[in-house]
Amino acid sequence: MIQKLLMKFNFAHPSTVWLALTVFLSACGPSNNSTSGAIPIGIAVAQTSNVALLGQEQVAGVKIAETYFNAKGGVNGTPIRLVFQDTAGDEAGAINAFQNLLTKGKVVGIVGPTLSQQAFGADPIADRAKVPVLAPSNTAKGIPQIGDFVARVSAPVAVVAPNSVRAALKINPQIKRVAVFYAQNDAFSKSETEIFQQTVKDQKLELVTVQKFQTTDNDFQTQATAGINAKPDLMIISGLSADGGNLVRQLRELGYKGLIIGGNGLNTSNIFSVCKALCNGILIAQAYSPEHPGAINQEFRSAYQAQYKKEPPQFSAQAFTAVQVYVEALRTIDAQTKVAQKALPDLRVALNQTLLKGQYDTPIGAISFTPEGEIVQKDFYVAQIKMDADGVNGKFTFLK
Ligand code: 1QQ
Repeated sequence: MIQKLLMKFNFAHPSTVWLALTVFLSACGPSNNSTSGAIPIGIAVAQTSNVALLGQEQVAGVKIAETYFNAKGGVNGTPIRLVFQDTAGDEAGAINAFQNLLTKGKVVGIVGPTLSQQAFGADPIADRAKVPVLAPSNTAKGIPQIGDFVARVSAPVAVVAPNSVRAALKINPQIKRVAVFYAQNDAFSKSETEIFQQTVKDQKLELVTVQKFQTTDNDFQTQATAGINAKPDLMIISGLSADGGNLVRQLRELGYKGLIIGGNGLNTSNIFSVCKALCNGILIAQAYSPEHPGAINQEFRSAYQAQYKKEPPQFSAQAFTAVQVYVEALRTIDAQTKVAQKALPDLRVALNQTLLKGQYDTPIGAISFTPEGEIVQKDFYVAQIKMDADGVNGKFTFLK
């Protein structure tokens, strides 16, 4: 058969023959089974670029999960091992990271990428390869619908974002006029602004202007001036952290005094160094509270506090949760057939099927999935940023 194969491809040079033989043999051999040691889980998030302001918190969350679950015996005695691939901030980086994890990393599943914009590019690759993807922070409309192998632990903008508008109205019931800003080159920002704009209408508020920018912009004078001239009493920003933070700073420097809502892209203390004291007062809806009752959140919170000397942020909690879902689904599979005895392609398919059926008690609360891979989650919150007068340190205070 090998001879036939070689003849068919008309391989002439001996080294080509050797290469073909090795490829052929390794495709049939026991190396199909990747899990003789620790079980590799791929982590594809932004460790560099602007988006690392968000991705860093995800790295923190998954590392805490690795230590936590391995200390509890991993998958029925077999440890997990995280395999990191930096996606940086764009689609090309995410695609490259996914490809490396699928082929070289031989991972059972992937946690990533950081942005919805990246997910729409990279997730179809994992889906075609039948490798599960758990989105730790992709909140745009349409993520679970990318394919059968894509699910998310990050509740969608439609569920999370309206909470911040309701909170703003509670703080200031006089709000009537709303200005909206969004990054037009980012899938999440476009999806989130649609929800914000719909919420403004549903609340019978007046949308006085819609201003667009790019996530790569630094200078927002044009949009900030147009926004202020429309005389809003609430401004809502859908962008990422560096651009969003800069826009807040410039709005305040130009004299805007009303409430500001930031979307999920501003949901990190890493914006403090961008807008400093002027970050004060930003309202941001949350899919996690450090105060969520429940043993696993208390353990996660203590581990995070011990290492970082502050409360864990949403992106860390969601990233921890994604690893937890893999670990618990792997335990279920392993209880029936040892994971180490399964061929990698079969394990990946079983993992996807099993994780979608499970119920999980996580730091973000009790969660499960719809058959399509959408998260089912109960508890949502709104936080407000409180900056110290020095403009260096601040915190997210949760509203009642
Ligand atoms: C998305 C997001 C980002 C702001 C999370 C980092 O929600 O891209 O969907």
